[in-house]
Amino acid sequence: QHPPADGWTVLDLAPPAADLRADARAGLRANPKRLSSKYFYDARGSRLFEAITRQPEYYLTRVETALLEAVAPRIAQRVGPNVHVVELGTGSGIKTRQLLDALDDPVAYTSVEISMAALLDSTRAVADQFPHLQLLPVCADFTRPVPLPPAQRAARRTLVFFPGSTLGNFDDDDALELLRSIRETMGPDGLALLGFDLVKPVERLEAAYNDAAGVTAEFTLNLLARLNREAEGRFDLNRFAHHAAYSVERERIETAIVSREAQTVQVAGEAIDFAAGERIEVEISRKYTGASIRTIAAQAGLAVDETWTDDARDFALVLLRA
Ligand code: AVJ
Repeated sequence: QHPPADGWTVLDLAPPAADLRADARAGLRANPKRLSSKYFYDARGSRLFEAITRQPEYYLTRVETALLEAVAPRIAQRVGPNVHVVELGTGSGIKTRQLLDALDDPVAYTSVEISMAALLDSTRAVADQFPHLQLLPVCADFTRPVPLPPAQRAARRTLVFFPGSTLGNFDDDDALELLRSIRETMGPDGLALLGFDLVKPVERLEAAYNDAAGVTAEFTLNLLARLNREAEGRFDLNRFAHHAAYSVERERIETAIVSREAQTVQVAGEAIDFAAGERIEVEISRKYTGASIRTIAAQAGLAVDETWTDDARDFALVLLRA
């Protein structure tokens, strides 16, 4: 056993509030209007996302968590001892603790998370369960290069952990760029464990993004509530609606905020006009096949080392190597 790790402190590289204002101004002036899904995850948005994962229609988290529980020993065997785990978009950290628990004596855990509240909560939970593990929490937007704090104990290799099918929230170009930066982070002998939601019948996909309790709608519209809080927005949330539909052709859920009527809204010092029915594109959630996973991995210079899926083939955990 190693002595207890020293206390941890957060490396705060959170994007300045000015970024949200500038992105909102540019995105709402564009045609079509758009806002990045990364802005969903303030403290309230992260809590709403956790509530989504408990909705009966949102199978992704339940399936991935059960799959990870089942295959964690095999992952641990393939990965080997004394790795430095680097996670992107940690959220609640439940899957993190499942993985760390299965690994053979990991040396350090770097958690990159954009919501400071979520980062503090998940890091406390990891610290409680793994008192000897060196913790390197970083509050940052993982779509930009993140300088990684070095581990005190030498690691045999780096394992990047990117679950949740979060890669699917990026369009093809951005996903490729992100995978290339993951490859950099992995280093020559590194590995990456990614979660991918798989293509399935449209009814189930659309239900997952339109839960009956309306939690996903609240999550989506929180983006406007956040602009009201942080970017001098004057949005009336009753005058906008959540809309999520699956494009069979593009193999992705496309989520928009739709203006219920013609209106002009002040935000970040601008007056933004909306036509009745006009959309703000806010999120895509790409769905994958074995072939599309192999293709995007190959484009990023990565190879599929091993793939695990649940019996219903709803979701895949994929180990990638350089
Ligand atoms: C962040 C990828 C886990 O796209 O499924 C859930 C976010 N958005 N419901 C997804 C989300 C609406 C989610 N992930």
